[in-house]
Amino acid sequence: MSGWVVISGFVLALCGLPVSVGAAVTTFVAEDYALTGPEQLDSGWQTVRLINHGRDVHQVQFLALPSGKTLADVERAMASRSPSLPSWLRRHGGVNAVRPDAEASVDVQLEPGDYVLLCGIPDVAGRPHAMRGMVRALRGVGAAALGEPVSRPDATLRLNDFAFALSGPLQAGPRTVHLVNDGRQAHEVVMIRLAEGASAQEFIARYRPGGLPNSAGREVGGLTGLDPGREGYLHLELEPGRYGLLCFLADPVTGAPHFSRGMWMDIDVRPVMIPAEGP
Ligand SMILES: [Cu+2]
Repeated sequence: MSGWVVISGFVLALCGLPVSVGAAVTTFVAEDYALTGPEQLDSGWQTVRLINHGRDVHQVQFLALPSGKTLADVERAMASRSPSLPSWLRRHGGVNAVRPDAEASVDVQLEPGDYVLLCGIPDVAGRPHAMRGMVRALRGVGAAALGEPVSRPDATLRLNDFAFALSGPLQAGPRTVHLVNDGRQAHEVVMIRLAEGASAQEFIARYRPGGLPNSAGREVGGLTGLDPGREGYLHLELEPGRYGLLCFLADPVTGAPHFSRGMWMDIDVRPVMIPAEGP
């Protein structure tokens, strides 16, 4: 499946502990159909949050522009060859699949330069939200250094052509998953909180665009498209139960969505085990 107001906050460590990390969170707000947020962001690893005030499901995809290309070029390309994105855009991830009245956050790695931010999720008529106005420019500013990751992961999710590989089980609670694209195509992950007894495959079979209810489950975030070799971090609030992982991106040659090639996975999230007290 392949949204945004800026509120820049700081998570301040309590009690002035010397280990305090000032992790800045940059917020974008999605509406039907507009994206609000900052016009520039420091390069390096950044925590980005998307709050959805709309009634449709939204995302914010970070796309690096090559030199010489502008936002107007992207808009022209979308108008003439909808709905596919121009191949010269480089995918850096972003916040994926946020339902109405929900929010989600990820860490993305930005280099200095110009970006286009957009929502590629289709509306009820199958038209990407970017074509209804959910597209804006952003400049990555600062040093060329890539910087250190800001999050410590609980697990690693490798994206291959065409499968997900998770390094280990996930327990309920606030969790961070490190995503690495080991494939030769761009990939994404959409997280689904599955209904009792349902699977990611059933979610796909019953999926209709436009934020309509799906009896097999509901979107709870994810990471938008990442180019081969790129990485990102996904922050999740997991409940005990079953989740589905899906990649909706299409093969550039055949047009087949990656989930149809095997890029889906069901996982069980276990409750946190509390060790029994000794006698
Ligand atoms: Cu994929």
